[in-house]
Formats: sequence, C-alpha cells, structure tokens
Amino acid sequence: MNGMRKAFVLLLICGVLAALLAGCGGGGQKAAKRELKVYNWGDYIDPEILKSFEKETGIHVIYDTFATNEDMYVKVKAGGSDYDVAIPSDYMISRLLRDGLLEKIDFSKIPNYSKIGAKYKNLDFDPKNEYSVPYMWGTVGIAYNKKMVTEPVDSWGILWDQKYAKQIFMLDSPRDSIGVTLKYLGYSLNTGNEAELAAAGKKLVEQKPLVLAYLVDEAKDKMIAGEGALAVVWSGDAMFMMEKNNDIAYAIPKEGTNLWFDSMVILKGTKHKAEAEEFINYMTRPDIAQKNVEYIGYASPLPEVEAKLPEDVRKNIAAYPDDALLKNAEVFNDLTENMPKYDKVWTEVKVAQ
Ligand code: N2P
Repeated sequence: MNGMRKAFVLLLICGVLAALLAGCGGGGQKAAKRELKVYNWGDYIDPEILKSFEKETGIHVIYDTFATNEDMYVKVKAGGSDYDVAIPSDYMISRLLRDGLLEKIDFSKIPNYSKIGAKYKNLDFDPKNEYSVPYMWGTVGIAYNKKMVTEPVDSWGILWDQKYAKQIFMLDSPRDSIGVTLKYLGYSLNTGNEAELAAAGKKLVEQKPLVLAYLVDEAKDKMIAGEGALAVVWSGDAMFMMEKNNDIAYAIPKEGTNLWFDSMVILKGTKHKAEAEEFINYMTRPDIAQKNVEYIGYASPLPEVEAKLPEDVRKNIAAYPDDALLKNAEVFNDLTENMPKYDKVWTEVKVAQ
C-alpha cells in the first residue's frame, strides 16, 4: 500500500513536471514555428520532397493544389487565402504581375538559380528575372493508345474524327482546348480576332459529341486503364502515362502547339518571404529537382538534371522535344482585354448539347 502511494505521488509529480515542460516547450515552439503556404498544380510534385523539405528546414508546409491557371488566379486575386508561393504558367505570371500581386524575389537567397539553363531565363513574362524561378516546362500534345489508334497522329484534326467518338478526352482548361483548336485552324493561340475565335468555338461545339470527358489530372488514370484512345494533355502527364502503359504514345501535331513555362513566384503580402525563398531554392537544388522530375515526368529547366536522365527519357519528345517539333509552337500571352472573348467561347462549348 505504502509502495503504491509512493508510486502514485511520483507519477503525480512527473505529470505536473511534464505538463510544465510541455507548456514551456509549446510556447517556445510557437514563437519559432516557421510556416509556408504553397499553391501548385495537381499531381505536380513528389510528395516525399515536401516531407524532406520540412525535415531539413523545420518549415511546416501547407500545400494546396489547383487544376488550371484560371482557377489559381481567381483564388489569389480574391485574397484571403494567404498563399506565399504559387507555381503558375508564363501568361498567368504576366497577369499577376500586371495586377501587382507578385513580390520581388531576393535572388541572393536563391543560390541554386545559377543552375537554371540560360534558355529558361529572361523570358517575356519576367524579362529581368526579378519575380520568378523556373520549375518545369513542356508542351501540349496528344497522348494516344497505339492499340486503338493505328494511323499516324500528326494533326489536331484526328480529334474531330468520328471513328474515335466517345474515346477522346479534352483538357478542361479554356486556354489549352481553345488554343489547340486555333492552331488546328491555322490561327495564333493568342488571337483576339472575333471571327477566328468564333470559328474555334464552332469547331469545339462540333467536336463535343465525340468527347468522352473534359478532364485535367484525371485523364492520366483513364488513359492508363485504356478507357480512351486520344487525350489532349500536358507533356509530362503523357510521360507519366507512358511509364505506366507501354501502349501510350505522345504526338506534337504539325500545326504547332503551346510551349509553356511554369515558374515559382512569391505572392504579394507574404508574411513568410524568407521561408518562400528557402523553398524555391530547395526545389531548384539539382538532387531535389532530379527526384521531382523522375516522379512527376515533366521536364526540368536544369541542364544537369536533364543530362542525368536515362537516354529514353532524354530522347522522348514528351519530355524534351527537339526544336523542329517546336517550330510552330507559341507561348501563351496574357490576353488582358481579349480574355472575355475566350471565356464566352468556352461557356458556349460547355453548355452545348
Ligand atoms: C500537372 C500540371 C501541369 C502543368 N498536373 C501544365 N502547365
């Protein structure tokens, strides 16, 4: 009995001490807790990298995803979501900059920036390299299943072939789907011309009965499972599909396509600028960038990462297309006053029966 009472008192003392210590520790941790809120595309990072970043830096990452540049813009513009880092594409970086929504990056905090290839620097959307650090780049093309599509895939026109009715996935992204249609018709994917846009809209409405679904990230699994014959996709997603299913191939149509650059930016009003810069530098570290591209399938702007990839990846046009294939490619521009025209076309396509 005596022994038990002693043990009880001892336990009580330990408990009080532990509570006191936890209290102190908790308070101390609160002051030192470093946090970062990152907004990225879906399926666009190796989740292990977020864990290793947290482990190495002690910075806790709150990670959210978006499906299209337009979705990202609406949320960032509305404010209140407190994102510190976002990873939009070229034209959307121009728009964020125009709207005063970007913070200048202190490049002395991004020593790994020197690892980025020259051709990914000084691009139109950030001519003086002040606001963005390249993350991945790629194209829009057609992923197709060689068992279901035996003819050559070299034109966007195949997406209008009745043979493939209900076997086609289109990107649920207005700039991309309207863009490839404009290219098919021989127009620029940055046009503001009403007649050209009306023609693209008409074409997309005409195509709708052939479309199995308008998807973004979900098309990957469906194509891997053989549920579709053709899909308009972003290049790295095609790489991902090809790794999982040998019957899948990728084509960049001869009429030309969209060449895009996704870059990391810091959003205006961030309360975690130092953490944001640490994150951007970490993502640009060659071993981390390597691990990331090996997981997601996209192309890195770091030449040393590209050089270390297996030859079949380096030679795969879904990862690293040669210049000839990019001859007719265009980068999206920020459309400013012409954007409502695209919105109108897209709404017409979406409501069409
Ligand atoms: C990955 C998103 C790719 C971004 N799911 C294309 N710019």
